[in-house]
Amino acid sequence: MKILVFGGDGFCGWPTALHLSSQGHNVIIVDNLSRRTIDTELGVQSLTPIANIQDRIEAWQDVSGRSIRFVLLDIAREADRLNELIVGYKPDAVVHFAEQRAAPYSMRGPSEKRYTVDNNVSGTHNLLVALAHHSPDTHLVHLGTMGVYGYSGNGFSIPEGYLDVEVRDDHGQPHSREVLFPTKPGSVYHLTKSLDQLLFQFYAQNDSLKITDLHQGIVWGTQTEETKMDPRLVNRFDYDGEYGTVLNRFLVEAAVGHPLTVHGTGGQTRAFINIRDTVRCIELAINAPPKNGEKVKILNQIAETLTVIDLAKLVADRTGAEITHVPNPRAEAAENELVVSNATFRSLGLDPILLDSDRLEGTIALSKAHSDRVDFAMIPARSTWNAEREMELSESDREAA
Ligand code: NAD
Ligand code: USQ
Repeated sequence: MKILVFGGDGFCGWPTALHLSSQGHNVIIVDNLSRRTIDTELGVQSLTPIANIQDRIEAWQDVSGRSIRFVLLDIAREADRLNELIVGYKPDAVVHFAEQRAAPYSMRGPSEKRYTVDNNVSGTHNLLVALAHHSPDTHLVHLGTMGVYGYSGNGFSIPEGYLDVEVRDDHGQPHSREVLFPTKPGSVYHLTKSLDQLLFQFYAQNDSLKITDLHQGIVWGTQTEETKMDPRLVNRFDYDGEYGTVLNRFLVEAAVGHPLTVHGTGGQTRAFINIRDTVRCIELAINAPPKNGEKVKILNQIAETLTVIDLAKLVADRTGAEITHVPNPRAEAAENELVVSNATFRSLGLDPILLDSDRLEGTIALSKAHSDRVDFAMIPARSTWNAEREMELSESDREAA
């Protein structure tokens, strides 16, 4: 297949591009390298020394004999060039990772909030317009997030995207409807994924586009079969307070002797998936497109759910790290139950990697190997969700001083 991977220089996009290429697909990576620019802006670097995109692609050619093309393009701002690319290449599938993906960064301040909405919503819309006008048979696979649901089914398992509801009319007669699961985003970033859902619903209905939206949980791990093949292929690994996600942060914290930073009680339950399963899921999704005219296919891309404190205990048991409870910079439920259906991926053949302490070994080893690159000042999560959280964090800083 001819596949465009938007955001193919990023944490999920790079290993996915390599995996799809290794499966014999013809892959073009499209990225504006904004993630690398944000690292520079924040004064932080990936834990792993990632090669520049040209060296990455050259390394892949060397080890696999396969070529990947790279196109430097901003999908939010260069709609005409995006159209030209779609017209010229006529992809069978496009995978859309190209968004600002960190919740804390999206809550950092007014300009980051505006940037996240402008970048993510415009990028997704530009892509949909390009497909609707120039390539309506292309299958769009988008990375959404569990966060659109708001992390609680209130007693029931979160279904895959849709909810069957019954509404009574003025005469008391029941009417059945299938609706998008009500969104309850917990950050400006998660809000953009909720807005994306509506864009997809409209373009599937109006232009019969074939769209799959993957509501993915928190990704952990770093390396995949392909990224391990050469040091120049190593994947990105974020550990800082803005972009680092919880389990990968805990593993780095353990490696450098920093206490594991549990926000609040750690009673937050979240869904997790290993990066190796991310790339596998994308492949499975590409191979099972909806038909033109069908509703958006929504799949929950997760392996399991755990509380943050259980994750911390898992890492502490394996490494001997201390656990510390820090004031939570986020406005989020202190505790929640979360049960999620991943029935479709299981039916497509996914047998997901589950977390146990042995599974952490590879990422712990990688964290230790690069521990000299860790900047301790970048570890604390500083972006607060609102004035109340800001006050709590400032008070706690004053007490600590
Ligand atoms: P990432 O930031 O590492 O990668 C995103 C890539 O997209 C970057 O290389 C960036 O330069 C590029 N990009 C951003 N805006 C662009 C634009 N306007 N034009 C072209 N390129 C642009 O993020 P990631 O962790 O790889 O996440 C990829 C996708 O998966 C995101 O949409 C994210 O919301 C979703 N996701 C990630 C996780 C996770 O834990 N990492 C979990 C669930 C969902
Ligand atoms: N947390 C801690 N300590 C830390 C970091 C985080 O306790 O040091 C807590 C947070 O308060 C939150 C939970 O861990 O309760 C998850 O935080 P996270 O940073 O790992 O994940 P999140 O901000 O939700 O975002 C990540 C990705 C995002 C993706 C999302 C999937 O950055 O792109 O969409 O996971 S999900 O969470 O399922 O919506």
